[in-house]
Amino acid sequence: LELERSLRLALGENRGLVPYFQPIVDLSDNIPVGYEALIRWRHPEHGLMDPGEFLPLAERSGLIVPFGWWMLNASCRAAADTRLTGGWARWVAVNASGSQLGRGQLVAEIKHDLDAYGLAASRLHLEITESALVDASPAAIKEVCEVADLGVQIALDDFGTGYSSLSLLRDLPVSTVKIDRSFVAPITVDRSARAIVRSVITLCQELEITTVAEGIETQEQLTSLRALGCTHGQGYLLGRPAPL
Ligand code: G
Ligand code: G
Ligand code: MN
Ligand code: NA
Repeated sequence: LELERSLRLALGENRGLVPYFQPIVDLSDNIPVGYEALIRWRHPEHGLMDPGEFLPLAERSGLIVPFGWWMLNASCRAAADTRLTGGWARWVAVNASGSQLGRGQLVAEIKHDLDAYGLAASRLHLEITESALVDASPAAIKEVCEVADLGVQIALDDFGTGYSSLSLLRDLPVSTVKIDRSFVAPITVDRSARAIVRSVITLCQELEITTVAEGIETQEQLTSLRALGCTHGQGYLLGRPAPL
């Protein structure tokens, strides 16, 4: 309860919540093409907290919704900031919780934030987990399609975990698939993980969907992913999440 109260305060006063950014690189030259925005919370007593420590609480209490809009706004502001982009038209990928979809707010929030910072829609990507989309209502799916129509790219996050459904790739305007790090971590030692990643990459190539491998930590993983034809990557080897 104490934690929920301070989370509410952090949100209300726009203090304590900090967006971090992790580069997503083109694997042909390791140059960042975009950044994933990842929330951190500077708690007055507990110090810097990872989302794993407070997002479940935010989900349960419903705070995840206002919190998600706050993060969307902060991320659009950062996408327009040359400290992050170096003046290049790099994009920012924002995670959306399933709770933010289907409430009739998503399209208006995005339009408002793009407008506020004079940002082209192509500079924003929205990451949604497979599980959130599998569970989504028709209204939620419609909103995601409207967002894609604006020119915002939709990324399917944590791909391969949870309740995967290939029909999502067929029916939704997905531009990017993010291959979960549970497949990337063992890629050099586990033949099945490797076969799955190879198949996902081939499938995405056929569908003209970009693949991002998550959680790349070693040079061997990077070499292996390049050989499999993965075009983009993210992970501690390539760059850690950091504040603006
Ligand atoms: O940042 P970390 O490195 O610890 O993130 C842990 C989890 O929290 C990931 O699954 C990530 O997608 C999620 N996460 C991070 N920032 C946000 C956010 O702003 N909104 C939502 N909904 N999830 C986030
Ligand atoms: O679920 P989502 O993919 O949005 O979350 C990304 C999460 O992965 C964040 O918690 C981020 O801090 C974490 N992350 C990013 N790169 C690495 C990595 O190379 N190794 C590990 N273990 N975690 C990573
Ligand atoms: Mn993500
Ligand atoms: Na992910």
